[in-house]
Amino acid sequence: ENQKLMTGASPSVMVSVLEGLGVDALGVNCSLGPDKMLPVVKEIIENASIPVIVNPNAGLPVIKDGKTEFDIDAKSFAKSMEEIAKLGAGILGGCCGTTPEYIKKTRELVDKLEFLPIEEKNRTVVSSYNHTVEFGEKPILIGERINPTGKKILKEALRQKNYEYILKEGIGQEDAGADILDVNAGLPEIDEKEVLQDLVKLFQSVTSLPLQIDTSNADAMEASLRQYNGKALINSVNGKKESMKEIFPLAKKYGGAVICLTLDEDGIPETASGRIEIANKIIETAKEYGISQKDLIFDPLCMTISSDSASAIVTLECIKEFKKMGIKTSLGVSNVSFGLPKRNLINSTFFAMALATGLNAAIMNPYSSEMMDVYYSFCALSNLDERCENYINYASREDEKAEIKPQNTEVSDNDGLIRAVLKGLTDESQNYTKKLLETEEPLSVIDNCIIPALDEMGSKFEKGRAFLPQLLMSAEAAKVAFDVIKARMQDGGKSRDKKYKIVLATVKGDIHDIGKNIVKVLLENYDFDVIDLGKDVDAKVIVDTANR
Ligand code: THG
Repeated sequence: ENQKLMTGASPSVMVSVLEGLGVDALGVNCSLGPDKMLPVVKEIIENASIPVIVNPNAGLPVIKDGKTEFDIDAKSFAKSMEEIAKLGAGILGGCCGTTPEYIKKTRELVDKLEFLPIEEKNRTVVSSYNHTVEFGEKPILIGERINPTGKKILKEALRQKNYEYILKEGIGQEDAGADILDVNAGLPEIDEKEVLQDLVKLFQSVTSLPLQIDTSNADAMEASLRQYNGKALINSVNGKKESMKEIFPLAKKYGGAVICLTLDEDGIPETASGRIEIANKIIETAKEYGISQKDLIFDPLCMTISSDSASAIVTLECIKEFKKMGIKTSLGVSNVSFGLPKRNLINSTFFAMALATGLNAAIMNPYSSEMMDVYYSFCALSNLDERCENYINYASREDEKAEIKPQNTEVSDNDGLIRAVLKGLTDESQNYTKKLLETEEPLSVIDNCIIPALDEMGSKFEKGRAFLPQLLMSAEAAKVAFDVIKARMQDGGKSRDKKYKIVLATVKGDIHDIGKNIVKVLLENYDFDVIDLGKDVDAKVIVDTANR
């Protein structure tokens, strides 16, 4: 009814993910009656370039005289299905509660209708498991900070597999306003394939931003794409035969949009026309692999102006030409200033020039206030920010200087633990709890940090701002904190009385236990003593246990 999956994925997310994987048709089944499915079907059809399937229930089940019935009869079912067919769904059927009668009545109405042609939507999108980002409207910010270049602490974190440090760097960029996170683990002395796939896997549990997988190692790329639940941004392919031969089959198999660098066996052409020629070659070759232009995003590259003072201008020329050709663009903006003083100044001015030229996405540092100043003011000036709402919000946040703060800076231990539980960071949660227990009573850690954090997550979940994966990650991080506290209380010789005992089971006939397991974790976190009888349990066993 909220038009989302349990994970928080919307219909448009699912279309991008499933189309990316190469399905021939997709749709929606079961769940609701056809009337309530209409908005979902609409959203699917607006996004899909393939045939759409719709199999609703005969409404919702109601219990009547001890029997399950469905609340929509064959006639009104058929009426709604006719509307669904008119929207453009081409494959129709029925799920729970429907009978041959429902299908017959539906056919009486829809057999007369013409099939609507399936339109190629040509949208350039990437997605995480529950969130899409579209290229072409507002400029897209791709956070560059998960990249060891020039970063001592990050290099050390990659060597030590100190993943929590790296995850925090990602969360910080999300809070600062990034739309996509670039993930680069390119250090010669580490096993890049292993580390990159670990990172891709872990990032998906703490952020719902889509990822840009940044590696020149095709094995590492494939392993990471396998881990990725969504349509990734693949960074990158280039005009070399070898590169296209390695990367395009991966894009075809796993889905994804591909960043294409305009360089080939002869290097980066000095002129815009040379780079455009390479772009055309890449587009043609991609077609041979069945990859359409909408899934290609071109990076005309910019070297530092400290070694070639014309390089920024040539890059801007390319962006202009690409825009004319209907080609989407992305650029690593910070490269432009290597070797110069006051890099932020050069970067942000170049960013403004590139945006004004039509750049669709930038790999940049979202912690840089100069860069964010440019982004928000550019959007306001370009009629991409209605009533300047985002600009005004940004300006007042900047005034307070509160919200936009890198993650890896000092926070109080209290706030640290609350944040760790909210973000689902288990190591952090454990460390902060240990530290807090040096000075505070176990109960006050529970009451001041863990419970408020769980309450906030619960309320976000209820409001539809957080979804099942986040809820479970949070519960996991809270559990780790409780384990530390429990161990500590046993050391101290005092054990807390459990508040209540709870008997939990799914009833005979119900073998699904996702819901029960969530309830169990949450209750345990609130320190209830849970007796879990498992699934498919006889009513008598449940009652007997409760009585005992
Ligand atoms: N195009 C595409 N991908 C890319 C690039 C590109 N990936 C990598 C790179 N270029 C973009 N990412 C960065 C990341 C960091 C920096 C520049 C580009 C950088 N780092 C500071 C340094 O080295 O001094 C580190 C300082 C800091 O932030 O702590 O400049 O062009 N497709």
